[in-house]
Amino acid sequence: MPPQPPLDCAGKPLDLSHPQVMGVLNVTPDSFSDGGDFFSVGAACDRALAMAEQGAAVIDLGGESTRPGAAPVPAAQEIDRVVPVIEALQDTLPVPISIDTRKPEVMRAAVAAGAGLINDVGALRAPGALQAAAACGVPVCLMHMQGEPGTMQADPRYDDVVAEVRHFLAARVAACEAAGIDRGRLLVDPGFGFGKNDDHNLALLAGLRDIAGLGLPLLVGLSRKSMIGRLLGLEVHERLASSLALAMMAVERGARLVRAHDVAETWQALQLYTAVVEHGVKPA
Ligand code: 7PJ
Repeated sequence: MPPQPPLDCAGKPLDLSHPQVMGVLNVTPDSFSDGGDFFSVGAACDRALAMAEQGAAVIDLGGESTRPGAAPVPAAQEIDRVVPVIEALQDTLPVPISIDTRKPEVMRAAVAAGAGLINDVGALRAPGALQAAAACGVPVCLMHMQGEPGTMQADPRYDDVVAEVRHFLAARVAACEAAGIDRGRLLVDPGFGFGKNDDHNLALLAGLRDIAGLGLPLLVGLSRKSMIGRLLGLEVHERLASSLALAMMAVERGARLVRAHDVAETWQALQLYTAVVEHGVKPA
């Protein structure tokens, strides 16, 4: 990817000239890997500040679980979960907050409260989402998902998963541009595990360079995902080493933002990657 200026996330910069960590903060009672641990405003804020301290360049705040089979949450309830956390962190958190939502009402409320990035696993396909994101004026991550969270893992099918995901993302970028969202504030994400079986996920990781070829900053979420559990027979809390390995393979193939639960460890891995890359470009 050509060098580019930092993204402006509602006044807080996000520098993606080298790979960075997006720390996961779920304020849901049913999130699969940290279910319930941080479901109070005070605890959520402490966790966000700790992740920033550990090197997270952005905190991804989610009030609706998108894990396979999760029940939908009404917009008002999602807003009640995320807005108090955003307001409480507004002045103290040194890095931007990303709002992980598919709902236009939640996007507007979260950005009004201070969120600096929209992370939409539905790539702004919900009615009104394109318009809401355009009005919010913050950067947006467009993620690929086949189907809906409730049923997406039932029998996902592709002829060529890499080509189809790339084509989908390019079409969503075009839809954003038509809605007045500048290309310069878009990120893309292949959506590991969202309507994909293990073969699809592996093909996507192997072919990630093709997705990076879209020329937009690439976000990946592989941390603790169930693919690791199936491939290696590991429980959620045993997936740190394997998550780091997948993160490194993704950055080697062009990923610039790594969504992760284990921020300190992921940051260490990415720091080493950057050190090696920068060493390589120094004059001998
Ligand atoms: C992702 C996400 C991802 C983006 C989740 C989990 C499931 N947002 N939200 N990419 N995954 N952009 O953490 O396993 O992969 S929720």
